[in-house]
Amino acid sequence: MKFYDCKTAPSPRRVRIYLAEKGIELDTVQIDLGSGEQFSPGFRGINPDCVVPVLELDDGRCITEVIAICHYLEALHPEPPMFGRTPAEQAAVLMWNTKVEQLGFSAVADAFRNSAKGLVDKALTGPESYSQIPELAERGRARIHAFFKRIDAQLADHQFMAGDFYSVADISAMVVIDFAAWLKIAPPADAQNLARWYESVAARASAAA
Ligand SMILES: N[C@@H](CCC(=O)N[C@@H](CS)C(=O)NCC(=O)O)C(=O)O
Repeated sequence: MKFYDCKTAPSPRRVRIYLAEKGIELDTVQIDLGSGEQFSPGFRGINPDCVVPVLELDDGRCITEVIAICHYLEALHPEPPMFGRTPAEQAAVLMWNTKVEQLGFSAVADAFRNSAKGLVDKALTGPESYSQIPELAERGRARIHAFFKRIDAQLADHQFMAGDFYSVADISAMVVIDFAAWLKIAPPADAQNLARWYESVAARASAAA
């Protein structure tokens, strides 16, 4: 297997943290997003959506999307479980992972990509060009604050995002919070449940990945 990564980007970091939690080592290829390598003919052949991460299987098939890559690896390496154990736990993990992507990641991505100087015609990832819309950057910033409130409330009654166990939903949420820091947006001081949880997940050795 071959893992297509970019060491500075949030989405492949989610996979790197997952790999570190599992103790899995993969042949890794760095794709330089800064110089536009994701748009090269070679990489388009691997992922026509022009994003990382990608996991290329030995038979040449390529898996894209963080959650699909982790799900595939989970089937090969079930311990320690990162998608919950019981059907209800597994549903909670997928539910919270989806909420984190839709409420958190997309908010930060909108805020970042609609304002970054280097992304003027690349407000969305992928091979097409889309202009920045300043109002979307502003709306994204407001949505980030709403996301912080939402997960602080969830973490009031739960040790981790999906319950009393660490999972891929925690990885996703931690990476979103670190991505928001690119915009100098941090959780508010009164989000104490979020602060308690963040301290514990960021202290795991895998968080350095
Ligand atoms: N939904 C995708 C998102 C992947 C994504 O957005 N990757 C970003 C890095 S965080 C990327 O490759 N961006 C390329 C670009 O900015 O052109 C997933 O979960 O894997």
